[in-house]
Amino acid sequence: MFGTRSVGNLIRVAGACRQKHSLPDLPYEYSALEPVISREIMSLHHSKHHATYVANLNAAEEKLAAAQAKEMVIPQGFNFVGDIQTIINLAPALKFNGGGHINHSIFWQNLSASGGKPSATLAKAIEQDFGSLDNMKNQLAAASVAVQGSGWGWLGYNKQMRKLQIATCVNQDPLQATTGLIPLFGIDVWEHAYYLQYKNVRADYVKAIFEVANWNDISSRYENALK
Ligand code: MN3
Repeated sequence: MFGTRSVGNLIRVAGACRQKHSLPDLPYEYSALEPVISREIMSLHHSKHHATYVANLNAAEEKLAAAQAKEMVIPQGFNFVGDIQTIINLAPALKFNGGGHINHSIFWQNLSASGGKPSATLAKAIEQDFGSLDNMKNQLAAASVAVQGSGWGWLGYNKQMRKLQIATCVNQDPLQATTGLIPLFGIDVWEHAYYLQYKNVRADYVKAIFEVANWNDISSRYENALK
């Protein structure tokens, strides 16, 4: 029914219809987290930094779709579907920008001016796995402060071990894809997240961010992870 040419056309049509990623709206005003995180930081962080990850992810995915649609025959008798060299070369851009988009989409939801406290279920798990909420906060803060260069500190859920765990990721490596942990609460420790306000003192920023932790969001992520 379909010759090579019409299959190629179908792939091209599918590529043209591909949905693009878009920058999610912040669930609050840029100034909502003041004085912990200034309006200026939130505005730049969301409208410039996160927007750039989204734009670059879309650009990388477009190149990926084009490379996949290419018919390519490599000499010496090996046939590959698509331009596999280009596809492999796109992996770092997909990881970095895709990770940036995932991480920041979680991060905005993780924060709130009135985030309540951990649900009874999450509070019990924190007590079991860390001894107390303060111990968990101290361990997460210490791990986040210790990230060398740019990265993230995370409270995550290990579904196999049925335990909460602290982990860190470098650059924009996304927690679940790189460690298997389900992300519950992330702390962005890239300098763009705090430098305008906290200068070189990352520890003060990390300590303060717990004041705007959205425990309603973190608790519902935990309860979903248990399902
Ligand atoms: Mn960031």
